[in-house]
Amino acid sequence: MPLAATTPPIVLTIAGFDPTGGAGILADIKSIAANQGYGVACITAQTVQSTQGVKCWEVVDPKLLELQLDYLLTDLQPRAVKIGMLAGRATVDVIARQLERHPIPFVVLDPVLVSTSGARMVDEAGWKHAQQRLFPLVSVLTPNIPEAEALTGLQLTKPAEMEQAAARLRAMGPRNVIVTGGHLERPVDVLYDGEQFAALAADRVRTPHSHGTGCTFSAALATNLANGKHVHDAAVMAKAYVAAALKQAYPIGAGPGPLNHLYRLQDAPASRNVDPAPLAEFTTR
Ligand code: PXL
Repeated sequence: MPLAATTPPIVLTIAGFDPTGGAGILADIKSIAANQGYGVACITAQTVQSTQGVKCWEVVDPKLLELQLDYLLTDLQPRAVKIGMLAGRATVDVIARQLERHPIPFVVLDPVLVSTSGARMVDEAGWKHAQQRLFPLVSVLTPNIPEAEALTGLQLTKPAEMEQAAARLRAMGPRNVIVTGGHLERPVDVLYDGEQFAALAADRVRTPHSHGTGCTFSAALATNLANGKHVHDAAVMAKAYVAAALKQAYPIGAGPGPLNHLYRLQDAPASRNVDPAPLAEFTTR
């Protein structure tokens, strides 16, 4: 069915479930909504975690994931997909097969390897398989510095080295690579599209509440691509969104809190808020 003119583009997230909402599917859905997409989600794994870290996780049965992806993608057509936690080899196979069966114009892969608290989010076999099976389907790969180091064996301390890593990663199949520099003192991201390198600079936001920054960035990027932005502009806008959400992040537990994904709702002028007067009709007496 054609979408109504007012329907935002559909953006699919295929990722793990983090019950704190800082990372994974919940963060993605908020990031997609905040950047004017309609988010739909298929879960790869259930994690047991609080703000204090990931305790353990279990993969969602890949057969169930395949049924869900096939059923959903037979019904509706996302403009973009963001892929996060991959769990293992069978899950990678399912995702690749479904993306071949139901092609989606923009595929963003955030190579989530290890959580900040140190838990592995994909096993070795799954990760090797992702490089062979998924990388060739990817429009934009978004590793952070530790992930790009793990994938290339390079040590990355400055933009020139990040460019080298981006070029090596692009040679593995993705059409574009963004090595995100949040771990640097000056958080420069490096984008490589196969022709040019671009350095996307920003000031460091100092906050302990940065859980899920990578998920949030990749979901915002996918949404901006779905909304017709070129990869460079999509990345700049996603970076600005993450910086603003970091500036307004808040503690919700004892550990690192989530970004404030929905700060734009709080920024909304009062005129956009619901007028409380007509609501009186619905209150019970
Ligand atoms: O930020 C990496 C990440 C991705 N996806 C899920 C996670 C985490 C980190 O904890 O839980 C589901």
